[in-house]
Amino acid sequence: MAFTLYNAPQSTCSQRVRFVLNAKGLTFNEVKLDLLAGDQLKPEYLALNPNGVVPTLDHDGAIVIDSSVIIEYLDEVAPEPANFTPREPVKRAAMRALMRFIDEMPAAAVRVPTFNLAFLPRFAAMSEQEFLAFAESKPLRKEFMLAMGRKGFPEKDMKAALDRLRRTYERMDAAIEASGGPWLMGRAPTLADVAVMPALVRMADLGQDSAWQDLPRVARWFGAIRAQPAFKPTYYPGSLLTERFPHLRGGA
Ligand SMILES: N[C@@H](CCC(=O)N[C@@H](CS)C(=O)NCC(=O)O)C(=O)O
Repeated sequence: MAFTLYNAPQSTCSQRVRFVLNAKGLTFNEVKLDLLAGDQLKPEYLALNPNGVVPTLDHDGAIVIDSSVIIEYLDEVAPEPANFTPREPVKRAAMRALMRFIDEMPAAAVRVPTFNLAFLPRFAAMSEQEFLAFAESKPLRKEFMLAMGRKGFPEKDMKAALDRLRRTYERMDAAIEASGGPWLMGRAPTLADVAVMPALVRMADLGQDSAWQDLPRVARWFGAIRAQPAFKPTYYPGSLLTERFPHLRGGA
């Protein structure tokens, strides 16, 4: 099986896929896109992924898009040696419900602090016309970019995003308690754990990990996912925003 992953080092959605590929010991050819330069909007990439976002997986010529779909796909085509999907249909359904929640809540919310704290200087340096043209060219994120503008999301949007993230940590805490832990669904990590991982890593990187320190189950979960052998190769140098954006160092 030959895998090519079109992705970006710092992209949270890409990190999910890299984690699963690494956990399964699958070798893959990595194509790195520069998202701030707009590589994801070039015609040759849009032909693979019409949403103009990363990641995209090429598996022996078959194209699979969307990180949640890709990690489910990988668990189906390469179920061994590591598997992240429970066997019983009712548990699979529960895992997928968690994944939907994660895509709708933390995966979306984390973009607000990410853009405001890390990417804004790049957009602020553009002329209004350049910025509008960049926003207009995004198939999936045009409205998001226009809502942010070159000045960033207003305080109320930041607060709402942080609140949605806090509700995620609380949901995780409840899931770990109900399942007996240490993972969201019990004794083994599932794709739901992988799906939520990059949001917490991102918030820790932005200096916001105090937001779950009163939830010891979540703090233990965070330690456990970071201790997984697949974690280090997934977060290779350049994967954290603090490594790429010097202005973030010393706390956000
Ligand atoms: N639902 C998609 C979302 C993908 C997505 O938002 N990717 C971001 C990086 S994490 C991206 O490529 N952004 C580029 C842009 O906004 O132009 C997935 O999970 O694959």
